[in-house]
Amino acid sequence: MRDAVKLIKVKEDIQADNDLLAQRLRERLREQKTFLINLMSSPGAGKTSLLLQTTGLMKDDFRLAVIEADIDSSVDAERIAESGTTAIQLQTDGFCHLDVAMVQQGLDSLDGNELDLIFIENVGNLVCPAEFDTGAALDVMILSVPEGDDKPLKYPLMFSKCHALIVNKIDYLETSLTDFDMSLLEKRVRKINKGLKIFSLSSRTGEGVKTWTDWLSKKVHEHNS
Ligand SMILES: Nc1nc2c(ncn2[C@@H]2O[C@H](COP(=O)(O)OP(=O)(O)O)[C@@H](O)[C@H]2O)c(=O)[nH]1
Ligand SMILES: [Mg+2]
Repeated sequence: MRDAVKLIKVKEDIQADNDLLAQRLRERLREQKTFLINLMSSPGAGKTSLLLQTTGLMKDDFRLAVIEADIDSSVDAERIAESGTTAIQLQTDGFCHLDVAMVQQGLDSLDGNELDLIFIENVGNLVCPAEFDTGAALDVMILSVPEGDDKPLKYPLMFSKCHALIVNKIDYLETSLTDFDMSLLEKRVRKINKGLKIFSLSSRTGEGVKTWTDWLSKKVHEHNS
């Protein structure tokens, strides 16, 4: 008979190490008075568009920067930099999420001590980024109207991990191009995450964006004071 095979659950070990590093990073950033926010969504939900709107409204009040993450491109960082906000691009070279070590590399290349607010645009997907704590003070998911109101049923972990949900592209609701049901979405979300803060806005028209930035500004002040 063969010897019993030793089983090592690599993923669990990696996640436990990452969780510890994330906790330490969160504490360090609190002492340093830098608010780190992690934006997650599927590709195309509007992360970069919302970042352009958000940084535009907040950059007079906060010293801010953006860490962009993509598997293999720098187009998003270029869009942000063109708008006048400091941006760096992390290329994950195939990885479908950011972990703390990668975020730390991004922070190292920014002068974190001089910044009040740093946004992470995580790699676009609704699975892996939900599994890895980045050390951010706030995790935010963006769901866009064309993706449908059934996503809480399909990606419950993402909805359970986030502190806020932004429903983007609400300009579609005024057209016949969608059957998205906002109250059904809310009902589905509440089953997973009762306290989740929900914003609905359009990064295209700007509708609802100020409600989001006012709330975020308050969070940053609370954290950094
Ligand atoms: N109609 C509409 N289109 C949007 C809105 N926000 C983003 N888009 C478009 O959606 C596409 C993907 O947006 P992008 O910000 O690059 O998404 P990301 O991949 O999540 O960063 C672009 O063509 C945007 O112009 C919105 O609120 N309404
Ligand atoms: Mg983007």
